[in-house]
Amino acid sequence: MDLEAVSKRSAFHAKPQGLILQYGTAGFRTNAQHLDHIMFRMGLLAVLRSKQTRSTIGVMVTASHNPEEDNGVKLVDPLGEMLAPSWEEHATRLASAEEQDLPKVLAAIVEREAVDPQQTAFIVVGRDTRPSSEKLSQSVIDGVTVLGGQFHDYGLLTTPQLHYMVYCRNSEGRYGQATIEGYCQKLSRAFVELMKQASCSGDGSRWVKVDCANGIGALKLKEMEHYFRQGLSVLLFNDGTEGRLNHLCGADFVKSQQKPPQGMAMKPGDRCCSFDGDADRIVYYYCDAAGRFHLIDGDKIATLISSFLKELLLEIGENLNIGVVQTAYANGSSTRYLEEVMKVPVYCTKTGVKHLHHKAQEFDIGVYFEANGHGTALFSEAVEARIKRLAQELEDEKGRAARMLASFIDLFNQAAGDAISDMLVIEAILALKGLSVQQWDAIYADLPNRQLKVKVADRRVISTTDAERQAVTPPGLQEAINDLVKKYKLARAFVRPSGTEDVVRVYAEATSQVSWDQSTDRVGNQGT
Ligand code: NG1
Ligand code: ZN
Repeated sequence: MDLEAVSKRSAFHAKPQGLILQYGTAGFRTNAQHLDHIMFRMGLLAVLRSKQTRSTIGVMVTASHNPEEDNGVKLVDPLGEMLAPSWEEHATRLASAEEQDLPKVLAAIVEREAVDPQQTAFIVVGRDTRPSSEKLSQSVIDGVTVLGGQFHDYGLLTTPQLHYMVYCRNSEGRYGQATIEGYCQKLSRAFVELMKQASCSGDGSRWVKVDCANGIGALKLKEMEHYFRQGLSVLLFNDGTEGRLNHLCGADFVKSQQKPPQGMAMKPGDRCCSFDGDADRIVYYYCDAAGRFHLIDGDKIATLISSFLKELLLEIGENLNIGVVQTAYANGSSTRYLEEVMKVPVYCTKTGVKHLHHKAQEFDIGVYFEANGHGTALFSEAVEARIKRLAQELEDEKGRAARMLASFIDLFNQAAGDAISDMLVIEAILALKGLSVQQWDAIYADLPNRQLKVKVADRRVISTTDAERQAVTPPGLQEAINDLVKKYKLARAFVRPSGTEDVVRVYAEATSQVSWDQSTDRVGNQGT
């Protein structure tokens, strides 16, 4: 490894003196102007990680649902997962090193992680549609090549597509072909197969309205729709031809504002969904005849999926261990419904998909979703092999259920939560069960809930435990929350420092909006 060459090249991507950024829940994220050095250095780090794991590593340039002027970067580990925690620390250290210290910090990582400098490295790069993304991804590639790494630049991709590519490349084709064509074909084939089984919807008349947040999701749906048109037509809104990325639209806007995106023509009963800016999140919604907006978030998506998978298992006669993973932000009604009605065990992890993903891997079938619509289902290798065998061996209804489950296994993106894949899963389940969007929504009633952001001098004074549901410090905060919450029926509230913004988040839910308004404001005041 030629560290002198790295130093020389780094001068073209010089770090602004004193700028310290941290590799957070979603990698690095800030205004795009401050990111050139970060990109170069993440190219370097990806090479080291690739050498150490002897696998292909992914680098995705995106800031997801953040405003268009922001950008960000995250590394994708060999099985399509988020970067391992110890390497997140290396990322922060490398990003914070002043120019003259860069070789030293690199050498320290090499030593600490026992990286073999002779090992080859292969990096795949993807980017979203932000104006800054192309140049920033070139800086990543600059970092990769100066350390002698090889690369493939996929150009424009959704975040979950890049995770898929990494997974495919490291599973020697067992998971699928590492091309856009391979992705489109794998998902569409499974989807069309499922739609043939749906009595009322296999005739090509099914459609859904999609708000693409003026982002990459629009491009990728246009590229893919002819593969699955037989089963579903997608009517695209906010496709990036006019509006700004994530501006008054997209999954994050719809979920946090609990109202429809701008630019979407909605008639009562229309089934609509929104992707976020890099198409790894999805939420559904509709308006009723009285014009009232109804949001169907990640919790209801998880409920629909896990209930359906459980039904299929019952039909096949397989007793597999299925679990649902949520975070503290999951609506209490969803947890109660899953545990008490569906009898599915529910687990709560810290916020951030890597925590949910890891927990979900513990089950034969693990379904995980954040309330904001980021999630997927994971199937253990043994389960996948068994179901695919049963799909060939069994006959009649059992065989039909096994073949459906086998198709669902292919339809889920098991590398990461994926708005396109999730949309096709949901559309297939609704069609197979003959459920309208209103019937899906009526599975249970969400408890009224709200989130606040509170600016504090130093958000790190708040530390939490019990999957972020209890505050440990500052002293007295949790007791104060407990006192407030016990005054309201089925009320729940918690505070935690955000991992992606310099704020403290306050969440509260209760049986009525009035009690919510009182309790959230009061809990929020505890935080100031
Ligand atoms: P923070 O800022 O740590 O709350 C937010 C989301 C997470 C996750 C990450 C990554 C909420 C409450 N939090 O994390 O769910 O999506 O961003 O993008 O939605
Ligand atoms: Zn996203």
